[in-house]
Amino acid sequence: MSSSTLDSMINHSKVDKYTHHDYYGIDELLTEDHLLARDAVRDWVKQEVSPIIEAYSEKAECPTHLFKGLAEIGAYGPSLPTKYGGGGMDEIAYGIIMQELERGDSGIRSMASVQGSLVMYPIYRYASEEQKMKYLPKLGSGEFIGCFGLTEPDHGSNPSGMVTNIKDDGDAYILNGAKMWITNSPVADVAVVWAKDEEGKIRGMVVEKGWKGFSAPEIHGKLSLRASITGELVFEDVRVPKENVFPEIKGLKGPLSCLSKARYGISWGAIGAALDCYDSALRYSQERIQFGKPIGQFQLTQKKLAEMITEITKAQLLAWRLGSLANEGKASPSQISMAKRNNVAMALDIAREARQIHGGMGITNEYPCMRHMMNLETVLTYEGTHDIHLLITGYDVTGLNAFS
Ligand code: TGC
Ligand code: FAD
Repeated sequence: MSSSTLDSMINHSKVDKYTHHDYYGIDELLTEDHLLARDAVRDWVKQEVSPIIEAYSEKAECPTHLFKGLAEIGAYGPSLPTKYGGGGMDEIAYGIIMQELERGDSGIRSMASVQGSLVMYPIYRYASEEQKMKYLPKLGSGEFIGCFGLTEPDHGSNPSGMVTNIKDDGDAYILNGAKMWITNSPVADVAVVWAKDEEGKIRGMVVEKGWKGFSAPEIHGKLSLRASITGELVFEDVRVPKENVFPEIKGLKGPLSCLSKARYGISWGAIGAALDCYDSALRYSQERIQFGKPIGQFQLTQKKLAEMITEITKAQLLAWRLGSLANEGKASPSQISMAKRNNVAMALDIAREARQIHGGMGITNEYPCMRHMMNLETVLTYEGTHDIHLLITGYDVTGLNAFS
């Protein structure tokens, strides 16, 4: 997109919004580094995302020019070591960066979640040293864009049923199959792909754009996450050099360990979307006059706002405690599931309530609530659906597995 077209899409009146809402003084639990990271990302979102996001969302176009900027603010792998392209910070810093990105838009947070947690993290954790040095610095700097292929057309919630497969062919494996609903795939330079080997074990590998037999067509018609680009991955006898296949990790725990990392980030990210809706609704309730008084003076509006800030505060405390556990290496997958499920559902409820407070104006793109609401329908579904996370908690507390 040319810079003049981009300039015409900028809504300058949106540059100065956002009030800081910290009802329980959670800032006091954060370090100077956390606050610096948060404020830097918040400012970047105000300048680069908020003024353009409604226009990109309306056109269902991904603002791909932001991939570089996200790298510059350290949004890719904030808690990965700097040697491997990450930010060298802790898990709370990672979470709070996701929160500020999703205050702008869930699709922008997705761009960063996929790159950092679903592409850089598996390469960092499972690839050979040579492969790490080949891919990670380029991914960390935004020179390469990555995507993560787990879901298939017939295997979403149950990835262990996947049919994408690799067969040994001397110095390479031959990859066949298809992946569906893959964030960033049409613009990705590399894809982390999960496929079954000849023993039926799930293996991970890095596949590069341009390899013969590999294509990534875009999926159109999304009414949610419209500023994020989504596609398929199609593999027809793709030759994957053996060094590109992760040597040790076998089984579903490979991709699920990456999902734990990304789901953790979403549990913080969703708070950002909720805060943006709450912020907008609070302002509107103080400015909009009906029956001779601000609508915020009506008890029913106050009930909505009071419940919103209560739920946001509970979600912030859950995320902060989960972050502390993650910093100690003690956050379990089921604790992460609880936070992802609770915080995304909380944000979706708040987006709906905030939309109501804006009355008819709430359905327009003058206000962010409807866009967040539509986005959050995806967030509720990807990285494990709302009900799958409930069943993970159910298994954890009963010891009885609903999936087997
Ligand atoms: P199950 O037998 O429970 O587990 C298989 C093995 O994995 C281990 N494990 C985990 N390891 C690390 N982290 C986790 N979170 C783990 N959860 C389980 C487990 O201990 C076991 O290990 P081992 O050594 O015994 O082999 O597997 P199952 O087949 O019964 O499935 C369980 C279930 C349903 C919970 C799982 O399949 C699941 O989570 N399904 C949801 C699928 C999902 O979340 N897909 C997401 C696709 S990626 C995406 O949506 C990206 S969106 C990106 C964006 O734009 O932001
Ligand atoms: P299904 O698994 O078919 O589920 C349909 C319904 O059945 C859901 O309500 C589900 O909760 C319910 N259900 C399924 N099993 C059970 C059960 N055992 N008990 C009770 N209810 C059940 N995937 C990737 O790999 N990489 C990506 O980058 C990626 N990005 C995405 C981006 C977008 C915009 C979207 C929409 C999805 C993305 N996904 C990605 C895929 C996403 O993870 C899946 O959509 C999700 O895991 C659900 O799978 P499904 O859509 O096949 O639904």
